[in-house]
Amino acid sequence: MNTSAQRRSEAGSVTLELDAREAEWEFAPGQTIRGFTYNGHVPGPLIEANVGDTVQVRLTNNLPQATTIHWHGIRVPAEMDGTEAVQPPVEPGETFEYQFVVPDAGTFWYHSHTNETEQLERGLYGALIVRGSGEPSFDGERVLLLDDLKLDADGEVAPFGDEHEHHAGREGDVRLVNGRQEPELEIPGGTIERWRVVNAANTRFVRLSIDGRSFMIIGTDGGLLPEPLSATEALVTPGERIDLAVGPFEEGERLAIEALPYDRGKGETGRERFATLRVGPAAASQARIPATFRQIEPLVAADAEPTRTIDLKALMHGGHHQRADPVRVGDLQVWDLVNETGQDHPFHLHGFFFQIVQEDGEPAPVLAWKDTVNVPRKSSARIAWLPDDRQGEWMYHCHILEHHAMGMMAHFEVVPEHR
Ligand SMILES: [Cu+2]
Repeated sequence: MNTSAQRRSEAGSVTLELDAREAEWEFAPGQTIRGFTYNGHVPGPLIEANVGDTVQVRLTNNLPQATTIHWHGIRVPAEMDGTEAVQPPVEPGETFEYQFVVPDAGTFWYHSHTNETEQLERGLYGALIVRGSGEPSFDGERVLLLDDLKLDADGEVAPFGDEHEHHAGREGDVRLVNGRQEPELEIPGGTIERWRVVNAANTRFVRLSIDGRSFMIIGTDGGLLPEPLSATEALVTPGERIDLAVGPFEEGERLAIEALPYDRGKGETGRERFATLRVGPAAASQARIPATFRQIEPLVAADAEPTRTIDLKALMHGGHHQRADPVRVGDLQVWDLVNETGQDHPFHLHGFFFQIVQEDGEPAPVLAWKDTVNVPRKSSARIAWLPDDRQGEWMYHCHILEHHAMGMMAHFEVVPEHR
């Protein structure tokens, strides 16, 4: 990934120019499409910062259509959130300056928040990672932005917005890691790497497997878990991130990085390969993964009464102008997300992290900070979050981008606390 665009000053600021423009996107050797890119590449430049840094990004729009940037998972001020509620779209030829402090360590991403179904499909996304002090150390680290592309019979980007897509979402047969179709990756034998995985697809769910091998889940949307969790698979739905400790493997192995079958309400998918991992010559490992990472205090008990219920079925059919009740700074929110539809919906809350309290009536097994949670069909999730003092216009929506575009979203305001 291209990191050369970023400048870092000693004073804790990261500055970057993002030029949104059309460019040829070579997603496979000799195969190109007309992409929408940041600085000519898909994905856009990797932005790296430390906790407490100020990130300054000047967006110049050289696309043929308006655009904005949403900083997914970063606790930005409301006016930096990139939605239509807080800024006018940046028209072709115009610029906009985003500036915010990054308060939390973790794996985040940035993407267009205007005409998202087309702009993300065509490549307007990138990763933003924030490092904290005292994080576990690994032999290597990589970011894997997972995506897919839907092409037509001529190998061009398939037209957008047919009836089927509105309802079921847009999925394509070309599976991408960091903008390349089913690439071959290499890891030195005997080493353990940190993989920061982002699902940047419009709709595709990824039940991630590394050839059935076990790995450790070390973090989620909002940074490290309390402790590592051993697993052989992890569901990563659109918008979600997961940090893994991967390896060690034996020199000479070849492993499939793939999605296992999953039914999100549209029939079970097959096994789908995203990449191949080749294990190279062995190297000495210096990785140190402690038994515990940090303390996360539960916001509420599992049986806490909900303060609000969000009916995802009504939300799905409510259209673009839905407004939810305001929330007050400092007023603990306990929301029941009820999904009576026949499809799973990844629910994304802008600007704030929540904890999953219950999944379909059962206490959530892991305490973690999240900004996106999949609510399986005919099921529910209870989440809790605390509005800190960032007043203004926020929103939540389904992160299946076609559902969001159809109006599966609501705006709400964070208002001052009672005095
Ligand atoms: Cu949805």
